[in-house]
Amino acid sequence: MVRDAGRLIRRAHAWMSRPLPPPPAALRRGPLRRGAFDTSGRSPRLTSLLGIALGSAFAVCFLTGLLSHLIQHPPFWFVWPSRPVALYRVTQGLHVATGLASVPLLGAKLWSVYPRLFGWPPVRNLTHAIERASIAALVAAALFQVISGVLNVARWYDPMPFFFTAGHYWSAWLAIGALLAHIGVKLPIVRQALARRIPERAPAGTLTRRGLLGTVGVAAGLITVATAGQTVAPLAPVSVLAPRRPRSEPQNLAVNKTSAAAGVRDAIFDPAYRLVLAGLDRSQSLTLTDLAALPQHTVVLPISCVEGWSATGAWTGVRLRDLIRLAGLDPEDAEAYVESLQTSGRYRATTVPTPHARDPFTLLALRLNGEPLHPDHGYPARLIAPNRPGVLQTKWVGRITVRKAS
Ligand code: HEM
Ligand SMILES: Nc1nc2c(c(=O)[nH]1)N[C@H]1C(S)=C(S)[C@@H](COP(=O)(O)O)O[C@H]1N2
Ligand SMILES: [Mo]
Repeated sequence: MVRDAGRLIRRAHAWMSRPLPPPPAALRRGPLRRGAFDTSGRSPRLTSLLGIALGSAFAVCFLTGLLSHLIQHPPFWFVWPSRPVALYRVTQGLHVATGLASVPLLGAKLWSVYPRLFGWPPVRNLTHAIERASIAALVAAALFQVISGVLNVARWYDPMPFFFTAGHYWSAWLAIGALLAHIGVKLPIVRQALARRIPERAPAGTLTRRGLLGTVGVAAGLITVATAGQTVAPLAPVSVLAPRRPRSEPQNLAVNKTSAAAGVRDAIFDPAYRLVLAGLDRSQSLTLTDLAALPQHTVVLPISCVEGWSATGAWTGVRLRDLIRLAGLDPEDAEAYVESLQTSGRYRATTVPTPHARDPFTLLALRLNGEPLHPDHGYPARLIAPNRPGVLQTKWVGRITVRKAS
């Protein structure tokens, strides 16, 4: 049995490695002709070094991105803690920083190998054809990740609100799978290329390998410094390319969606505003005066947007766990479904799981930096919880439904 299987695999492999008939030589023109590319400056060693840098950036990007996905769409086995309060700020900041640093790295990596796209013959045998197809998938997925990511942080998602996150997520699996296969295939070449030190002899006027690596490294570093200030506050003054300037908007905090864009201006200023607090078997309506009469607490917490910017505020309001008790449940064993006055939109509602629901830092905030919330920051009341993506910090809260943890 096993011998038969072994023989079958060997036969299949031999069959797949049979040379395919070469395509007509007449096709060998343009970029396909011999010597069409000047390959000086390119080498397996350069490609290996760029590959290691890009692969590391992609690995960090994949893991931090996957984490962000799990926090937003938790499967039953996944529990995300509420402390340390700024952990998500760090992981998502890393995601976007390594993603942006990948732009020059990917450009250089592709530059170092693209003449091979026009190798002759285009496919030698079936195994070669499969390898080329997997490289095509890797390149497409890598470009898609970087382009969709940049569009997302540039807030160009409005035309297709679902497409970007879902596409970015599934393409990430494709990219990482194709990357692992690629590393598996190329590892022997990488080891060989890195084992030997090849003396550099670049013709005058061309960039040396070290020069090229240096340039790419500086480009990646500059992009990082020029954007990281959107989450690392001390770097803000030099972050000239940061898509967001979190400190330049109302109450010193960036606005993700304005009250006008969310269509809530009438509802939030309506004197008949009530917070509906629903428990197991009763429901109560609280006016702003009722809310202000409950014990008030102040916490210093960041908004850490999934798009990579973060900024801290001092929030004052009612502890969510006090509201949970008011609704007749035990915060140690409850979760809260928080809904906005916004009637539609992806981020109009969120579930606060137990670790955050019972955390004393989780507030239904009424004030920011000592003033009533600005309408664009969620007036009259918004959720603020430690260690959560900004998309889950619901603004213009109109209803909280408390239930036993599922
Ligand atoms: C320039 C490069 C990149 C930028 C600017 C970027 C940016 C982003 C942003 C803003 C999000 C949050 C989307 C949301 O939750 O609304 C995100 C999520 C994600 N990113 Fe990236 N990204 C980049 C590259 C990558 C790469 C290379 C990978 C993996 C190989 C990756 C994997 C992911 C994953 C898995 C998610 C979670 C998606 C989800 O929540 O469903 N990203 N990225
Ligand atoms: N109701 C509602 N709440 C929302 C959003 C929204 O679109 N609707 N956007 C979220 C996102 S993506 C972020 S980053 C934060 C931003 O809060 P801020 O505008 O007060 O900084 O609000 C969150 N709360
Ligand atoms: Mo956000």
